[in-house]
Amino acid sequence: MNAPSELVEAVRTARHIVVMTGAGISAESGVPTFRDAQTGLWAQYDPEELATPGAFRRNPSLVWDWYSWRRELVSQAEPNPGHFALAELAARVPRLTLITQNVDGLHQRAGSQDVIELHGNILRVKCSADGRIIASWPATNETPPPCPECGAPLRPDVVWFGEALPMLALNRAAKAAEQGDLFLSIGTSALVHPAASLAYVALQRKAVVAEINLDPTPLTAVATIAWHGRAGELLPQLLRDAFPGDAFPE
Ligand code: BV8
Repeated sequence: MNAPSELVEAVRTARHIVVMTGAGISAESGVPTFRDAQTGLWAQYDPEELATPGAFRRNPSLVWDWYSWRRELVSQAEPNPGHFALAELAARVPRLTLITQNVDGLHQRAGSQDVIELHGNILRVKCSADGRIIASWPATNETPPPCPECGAPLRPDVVWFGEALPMLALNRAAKAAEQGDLFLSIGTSALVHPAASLAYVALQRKAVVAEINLDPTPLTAVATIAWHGRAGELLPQLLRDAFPGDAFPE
């Protein structure tokens, strides 16, 4: 199925494409989205309950184990054609800003440069007392391990619900949303703020806003273009339609 012609035209003529991705673009890499039912041991927990400072305060070991399980999952995962298509797109347009809500680092592994990570990265660990990134710590059975510098519990370097987003990343993302003439919202339920508000910033500026997502979301009704399906299929199709004759690595 070809890409909507209006979207192909917008990609071809855009000066600055802003891309916002969510968990849906990593679903085909085997990384469960936030709204997927969690599997196994974690099925009984609601991610929005676990991804909070309160949960970590109340049960640091449970939260640390959940992130260790997810970190292992992410480390086994590979970028999928959707991630690669975005890296290819960046090489074919004047300017592309890639913003992600994902914490899995798969865009970087697919070759995307300068990825703006609004919610941090699960592969990074920091001291829960002063936020310093800790690259390694002495082996221990303690979960969470104590910070080797001050003894406070270590935690994943991700943004929990109720926590502020990293200021630099958010400012860069907001600036891009104010400048881009094409905004692609990909694989996100468009429910988590303030990340979800960026598409509306683009809409207010009369940029073309296209949603590429498996299911409808609150953005669908107001987006310029809504193209529903799997990002791993739609994004390579978009590139083939926008840049016919280019050979893309499969
Ligand atoms: C904050 C890291 C304030 C952790 C995450 C109104 C305005 C502002 C804030 C709020 C508000 N109301 C409530 C809030 C607070 C809250 C919020 O937005 N809550 C929501 C639930 C209403 N926001 C916050 O708490 C934020 N902080 O506001 O701080 C503040 C300010 C100053 C000082 C102190 C405090 C922090 C939010 C960040 C939370 N952390 N992740 C971790 O990963 O463990 S969010 C987490 O959930 C993900 O990172 C992701 O962002 C989000 C889930 O969203 P999606 O990525 O969209 O994933 P989801 O599963 O929802 O959807 C997947 C989509 O993909 C689906 O639509 C599906 O159809 C589609 N799909 C599936 N398969 C495919 C596909 N699409 C294409 N192809 C496929 N194959």
